[in-house]
Amino acid sequence: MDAQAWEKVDELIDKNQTKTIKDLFAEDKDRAAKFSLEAAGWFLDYSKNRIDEATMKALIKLAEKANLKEEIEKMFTGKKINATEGRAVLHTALRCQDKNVKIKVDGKDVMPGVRKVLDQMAAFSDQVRQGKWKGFAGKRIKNVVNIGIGGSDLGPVMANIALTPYTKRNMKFFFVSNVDSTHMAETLRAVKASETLFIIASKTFTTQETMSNAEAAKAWFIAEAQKAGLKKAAAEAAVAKHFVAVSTAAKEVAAFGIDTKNMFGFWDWVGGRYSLPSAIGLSLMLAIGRNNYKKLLKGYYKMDRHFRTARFSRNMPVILALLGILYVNGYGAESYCVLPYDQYLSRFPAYLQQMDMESNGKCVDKDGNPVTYSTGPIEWGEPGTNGQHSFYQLIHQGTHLIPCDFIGCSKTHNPIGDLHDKLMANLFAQTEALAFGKTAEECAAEGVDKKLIPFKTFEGNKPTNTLLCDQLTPETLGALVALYEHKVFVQGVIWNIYSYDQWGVQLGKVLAKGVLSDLTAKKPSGKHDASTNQLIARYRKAVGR
Ligand code: G6Q
Repeated sequence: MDAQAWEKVDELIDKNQTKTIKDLFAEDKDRAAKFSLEAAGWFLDYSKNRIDEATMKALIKLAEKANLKEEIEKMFTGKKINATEGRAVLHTALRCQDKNVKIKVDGKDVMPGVRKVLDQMAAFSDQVRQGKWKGFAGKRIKNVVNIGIGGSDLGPVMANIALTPYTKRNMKFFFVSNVDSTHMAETLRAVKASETLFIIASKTFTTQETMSNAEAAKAWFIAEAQKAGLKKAAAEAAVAKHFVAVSTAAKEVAAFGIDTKNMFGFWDWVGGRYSLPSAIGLSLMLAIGRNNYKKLLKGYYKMDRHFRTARFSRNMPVILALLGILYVNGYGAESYCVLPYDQYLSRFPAYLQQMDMESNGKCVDKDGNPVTYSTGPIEWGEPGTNGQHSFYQLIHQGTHLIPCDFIGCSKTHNPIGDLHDKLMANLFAQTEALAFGKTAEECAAEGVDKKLIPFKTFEGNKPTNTLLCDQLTPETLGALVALYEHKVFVQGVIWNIYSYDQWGVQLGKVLAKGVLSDLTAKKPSGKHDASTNQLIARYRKAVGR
């Protein structure tokens, strides 16, 4: 992070220390309009932040000093900005709607391949949705089970829930990720083999959890097909009708027994947590159909265009990123909360957790030196209004500063009486309460018992952003995801860290292999630390080994 540019931001924080958000509103009657903007179907009101024009200018300088404009171009044009893995970062190519554009990686235009896979997905999903794709018993597919984890799970799950109103209601969608047999067992209990399609979603096709679950599903399927009267060989051959793969690894897919005709490819320049608009979205396309999927991609593209072309002072992802940096580095905020006031966005915070924390949870800069400032914050959240009856207490009156993003949709897909007005009233009221609080004087004027005044006072001055769209649609969902993707990108650029690798998840995976062999071996090696050896011994005893 550019030290000089940051110093200027810091100076302004010091200078404005005595001013609250309430003071800032009192000073400037145009504040709400000034600190609001629209892009790709979303309206952002960021006026309830600890900012004035000078602070925003200083923050923008920080972005300029980080050569943000050039970095954005590098990403969109396929430069290998994921340097520790030697890869381009081109999730934006997956949703590019410009038919004339060429995006080259190692001298080869990636766009024809992107379009080809999209066509393959669309043809397949048409067949399944129209009941033309038949299982071994000649029955149409009613259940789709996506087996994948991390980036091959969180996006499809989130979007499947978010776009429920657009899904084919006579089909059921399941997502198995955990290598916990309960996850698989409970899913298999709910489906019939003859009507079920399994999507094995794994970029590498080597992930322990996914491959173990895929093998378990295959074994169950073959056994079920035999119970239904098929001979063993026929049951095994039927796998081809009930299993498809989303992967970059053709050899491994074929070895599993899946016909590579039914493999939907993607590329090493698509990061797992950015892969929803790739073939990883196959389960989503099966649910919402090719046209709605296309609208989702359009929404992404609208936000991509906005991000690439709007000046920083009117650029939604840039503004969200800069505000995040203000609180992390200027106010020591360790987390931020995402609060969607839309039940369909119930898994959006979990999805963002991976996108943000796996990308920017880094302590080493691009030169390999330890950073001297904080980087990616902890992201968390729950749908409103549920959170109001639990952790909002801490946000309003606790000792931690927790900036919040409130997300709402003006129109509901499910109008029932005045429920939606109430939902939205709660959203707006929360941002009002957090920003403006309630003084001791106000409590006294209301006749609050003197002794209770300290407990009933709200400090206020808690920063929030409010994001509003007309309605949650494939298009607005795509734009929302792209908004946060680019926010994370901008922050990574300013913090000078690599946002597209994830070495931090490797160590545990490797150690798990050694532990597994000690759990199952005739005699454990005893080569771990005393605590781990003890845990292994206790487990072995409990399971009779
Ligand atoms: C995401 C990560 C990670 C990945 C999973 C699944 O950015 O790389 O969450 O998506 O580990 O990997 P596979 O798709 O290769 O099974």
